[in-house]
Amino acid sequence: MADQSHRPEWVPAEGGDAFATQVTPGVEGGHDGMSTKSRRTAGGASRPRRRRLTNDEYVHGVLEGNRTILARTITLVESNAQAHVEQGQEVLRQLMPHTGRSIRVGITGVPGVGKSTFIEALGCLLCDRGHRVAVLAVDPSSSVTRGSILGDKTRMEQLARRPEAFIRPSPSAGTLGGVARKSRETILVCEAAGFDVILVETMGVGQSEITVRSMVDFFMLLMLTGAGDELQGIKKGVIEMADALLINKADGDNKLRAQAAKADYMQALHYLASTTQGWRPQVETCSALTGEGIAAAWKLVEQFCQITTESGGFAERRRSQTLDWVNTLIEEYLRTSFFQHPAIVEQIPQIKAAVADGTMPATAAAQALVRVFESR
Ligand SMILES: Nc1nc2c(ncn2[C@@H]2O[C@H](COP(=O)(O)OP(=O)(O)OP(=O)(O)O)[C@@H](O)[C@H]2O)c(=O)[nH]1
Ligand SMILES: [Mg+2]
Repeated sequence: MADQSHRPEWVPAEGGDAFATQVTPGVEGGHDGMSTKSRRTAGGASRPRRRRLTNDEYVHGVLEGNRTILARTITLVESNAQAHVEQGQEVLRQLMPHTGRSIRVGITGVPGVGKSTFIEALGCLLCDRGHRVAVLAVDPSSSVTRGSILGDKTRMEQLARRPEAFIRPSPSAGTLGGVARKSRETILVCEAAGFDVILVETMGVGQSEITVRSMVDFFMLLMLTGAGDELQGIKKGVIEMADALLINKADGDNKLRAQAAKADYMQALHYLASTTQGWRPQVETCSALTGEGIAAAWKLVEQFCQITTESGGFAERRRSQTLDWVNTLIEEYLRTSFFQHPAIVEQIPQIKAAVADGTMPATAAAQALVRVFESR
């Protein structure tokens, strides 16, 4: 039977097992900077509205590393409400001079490969070495039912308790473009707050790796042994984007197989062009569970930074990523304003119908609509 203390108010006290409804007790948190105290007051009184902070309060709070304000600033820049977007952009503009001084690492791999466990192990190791680590997730599919939030809370338990670490679950589900904008800006806010390592987790099953690749310096692909790439659901394109392949779960019985897989992948990578100039993708084995190989994996990141910083590739990639991002934002803005334009909304059905029944060529249809858009 449901624990009475968590009986929702709509379930009668004597309802017994007839009411299957129950509320799972909340997780005492604090790792994301949110208050650990419940604000709910007896009798269901509405929670007090929080005073909106001024731009200065946001900016100084972030620069001082105030975790509550950091979390609130991220919430502000994640908001789609027009007033928030304006304030968020102004705050971000003031934070810009303090951003960029971090290494941004993307971590991908199929569900269950061990990304969260790996981040927990790597994150703790980096904190021990004096780094400050921010962990973000890009998971547009859903942040409610799948991995991210659950993973953060249950599998990054130790990292979540470290004062040097900050874990931010994926923004609530939305379009990949929307989630990506939020994640990029969250990276900047975290950098301004002094985090010098940004780990971005994403699921290796779709378009999101390409998006994450476009916002990180180093891209890691976690893999498993014992199954072909196709079985792992990894597309060749994802392997080609990686700066390092890490064969995880190289422990116990699996260790030898992992080493054999490493040799195979090294061979295979030989025939692939590398994505980063001056850097050949590397293959290592590791165990996120035992911690073996995690330091070696980080060593690859450090070597990469050193080589590409010396060659100028590091700064060059960041520059081109930012410029690409501007283009992406413009495209998104234009697409949205086009399809939401009242005249387009009104005319598109008949023009599309004409194309569908073969009375109007597609190019003429597109041109006609663009003319409508431009003339209003
Ligand atoms: N033996 C072994 N098990 C591991 C290792 N790393 C992770 N696991 C286990 O694999 C399972 C999945 O790990 P997660 O870290 O949640 O995997 P994930 O890739 O984050 O999964 P999603 O967030 O659902 O995509 C857990 O039960 C882990 O304990 C490892 O190195 N060795
Ligand atoms: Mg996970």
